[in-house]
Amino acid sequence: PFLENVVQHPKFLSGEYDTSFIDTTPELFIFPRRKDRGTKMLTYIGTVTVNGFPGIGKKKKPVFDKPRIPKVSYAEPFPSGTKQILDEKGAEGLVKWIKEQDRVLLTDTTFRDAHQSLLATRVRTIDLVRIAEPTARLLPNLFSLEMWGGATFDVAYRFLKEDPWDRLLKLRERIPNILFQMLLRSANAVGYKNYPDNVIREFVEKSAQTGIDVFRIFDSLNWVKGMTVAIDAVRQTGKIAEAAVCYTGDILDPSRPKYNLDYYKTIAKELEQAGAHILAIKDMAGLLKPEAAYVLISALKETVDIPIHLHTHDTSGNGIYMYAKAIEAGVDIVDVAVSSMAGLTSQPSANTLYYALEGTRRAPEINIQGLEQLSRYWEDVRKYYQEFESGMNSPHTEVYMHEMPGGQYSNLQQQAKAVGLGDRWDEVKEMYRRVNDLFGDIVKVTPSSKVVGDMALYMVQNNLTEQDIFERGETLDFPDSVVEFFEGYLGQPHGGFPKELQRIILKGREPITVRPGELLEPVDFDRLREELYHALDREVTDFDVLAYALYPKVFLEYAETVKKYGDISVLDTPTFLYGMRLGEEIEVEIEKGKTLIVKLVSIGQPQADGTRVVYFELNGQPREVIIRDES
Ligand code: 3PY
Ligand code: ZN
Repeated sequence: PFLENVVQHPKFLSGEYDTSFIDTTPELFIFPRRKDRGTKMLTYIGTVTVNGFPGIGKKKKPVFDKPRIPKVSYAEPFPSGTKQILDEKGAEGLVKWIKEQDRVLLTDTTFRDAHQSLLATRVRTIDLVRIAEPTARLLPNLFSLEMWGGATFDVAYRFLKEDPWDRLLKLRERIPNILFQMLLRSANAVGYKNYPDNVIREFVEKSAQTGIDVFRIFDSLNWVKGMTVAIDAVRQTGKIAEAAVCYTGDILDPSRPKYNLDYYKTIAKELEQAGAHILAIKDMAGLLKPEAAYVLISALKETVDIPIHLHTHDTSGNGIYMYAKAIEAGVDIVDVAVSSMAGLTSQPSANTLYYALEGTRRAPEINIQGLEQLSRYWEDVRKYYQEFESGMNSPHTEVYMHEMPGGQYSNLQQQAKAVGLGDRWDEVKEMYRRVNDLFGDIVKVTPSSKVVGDMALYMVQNNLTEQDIFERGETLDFPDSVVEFFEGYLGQPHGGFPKELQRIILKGREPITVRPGELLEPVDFDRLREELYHALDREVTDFDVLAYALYPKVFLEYAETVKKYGDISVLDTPTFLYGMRLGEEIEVEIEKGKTLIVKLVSIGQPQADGTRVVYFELNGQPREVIIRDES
């Protein structure tokens, strides 16, 4: 503010000043009162109370039960787990340990894919942190906890207005014994487009330093060439490179030869040769059927020497049956979620799998009572996010038709609602399938799935058919993501692009055929740091710089929100999403040991200028904030 006063002062502007200007101009030291933390927070609460939350709108705040947190003894030392094996024996030692296990190992996805798939990725750090230590104490036998990456990263900045790095730090502090796993989209990092190689390397290095142990690396077109930089970067950190082949089609359907058993065996071998410590089968839509799983895992066990980790989504309801077959065929690790966050578009239930395998040779070592207790917590917390549920409440075998990834389902549905297609959702799903066929039957997983989704929305919104695309394509303005895909900026699909369609979409421009990273200029992190420092007018961290490199606009908007409202990640979720009820009183722990008590007293009538005064009590003192009523 001092600098602002100087540069705005008439004397300064006129140039008529000398070195005594500052000493003789006392008004330079009068600063507009900076809003304090309390006022900023009340401004946020007032805004949500008056105007609602994006994606929820203005809704009366429901009364939620207090989440049931399991009782664990916090005084005991943490039981040791796989994290200690990696730290003591290194990546190769951990791989050896996995191979020695007879029982199937489990990865719990509750903290990432489960809520990405059921609740549009909206679960906030505060709700994860509250259950972190009980999870560490109740489930020390997990292979890993998938808790980061995928869509959680940009959703944190974009919608939750919190820092994903802070989530990683806080969870690591509370869970010192279980391997942390993240989903990394190879050259797309945790974004939706290819980034320069140095961004990928920097991102991996920082993630490893901050607490990630296992990187599940996939390419959205199964293009191994697009995965090599990420695999190499992870290996350099000494952490676990788990390279994934995405599963699409149906290996047992002879009418779908494009993705047959040989296709998967070839990629698996290539990934092993590229340096993967573990091979993942990423069945992102839940298309892998039980018998096919038996055939696939049996064949891959013969093909590669590294452990195999299977991921699926339970959309069709066949998840447990499929896992049973895969486990029979010798799969080493499978992905599950705590039961109240499992099933449907999420992963199969850990609790259910436990009982399915009880007493068998490969039964997992897991504390079923612990799972039940954690499930109660998630049952309560899930209700906070009910507005983000997809509305799917029974198995959808139609997934075998549209092939939409579980992690995309609720997100695309939100996107459809946002562009006014909420009531044409069935058409969007149908179109999704048709677009896949139009594109030559591609692997659909972020970001290639987003390309298909964007095109499907575009076609439904504009009432376009495949024929229209071929006949009037030259005059159509295709979504950016579709153009970039056909330009080759997401890599090369198996079997190549459909040439005629590519020509129409690119309107004469030449596509690239090399790895996009070979063409992209490295990012100058020092320059970005400078730029960001000037834009934000505060110290910037390496994390800020990376986030800005990944999504400049989203990051700046996030930073702007934090400037305006302060750190709102400390608010409880009901208040964050719904604001407050009249007369309600809440407690907000703004830092350890420092708690604010907030009461909403009344909301004034709208003023002529479109604002309302919202009256609070903050720690017993009256406070008012002025809120623009957007209704
Ligand atoms: C993601 O990339 O976010 C996914 O979950 C893909 O399945
Ligand atoms: Zn998934």
